[in-house]
Amino acid sequence: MVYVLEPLPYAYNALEPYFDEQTMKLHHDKHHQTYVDKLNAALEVHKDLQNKKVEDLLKDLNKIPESSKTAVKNHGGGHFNHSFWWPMLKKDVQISGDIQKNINASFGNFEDFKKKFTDSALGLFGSGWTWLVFSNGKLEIINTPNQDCPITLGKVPVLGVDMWEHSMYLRYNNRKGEYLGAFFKVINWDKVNEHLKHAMK
Ligand code: MN3
Repeated sequence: MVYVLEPLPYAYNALEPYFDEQTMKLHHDKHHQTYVDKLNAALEVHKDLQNKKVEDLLKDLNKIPESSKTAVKNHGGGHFNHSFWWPMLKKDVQISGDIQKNINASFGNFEDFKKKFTDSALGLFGSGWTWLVFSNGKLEIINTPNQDCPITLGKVPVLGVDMWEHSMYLRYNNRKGEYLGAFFKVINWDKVNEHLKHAMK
């Protein structure tokens, strides 16, 4: 099996004016494609691993031969994280259901959660992601560097934000706070609820 890039599940301009068309096109067609291509290249010599789902590769990186471990962590992580990212974005979806209840239970209220998540993302040094994960029966906010994936840490992601410059720079330059404000306008809470339901199983 060869890993493939799924098409974006909506038009490149679907998230305007929050996330711009050009960024979405470059981010999906170039950046994500590169992670897929490099993951495939890394596994060319390990045919046995090509049958595994990318999350299974990331769950236990110690099972990956040393020569390919870093490539799988970086490019497999990049593939997983971006495959998680696209369907998690949609305009005009109101928060509801279990994710709303669990956020209120864990963080007091939505505004406090939003502030804590935003502060965590703004505190991330260099490139990486900020995540809301489900771990040991509760929600938790974590940062991961580069394309490191929460799955490798034994945590299930329910929401994440890409804090690489390629995700924001064309429209927001270095104004990460504005980018994060826009991100909160395009969260597909229905998808986040699906992830939470899966995590709580
Ligand atoms: Mn990215």
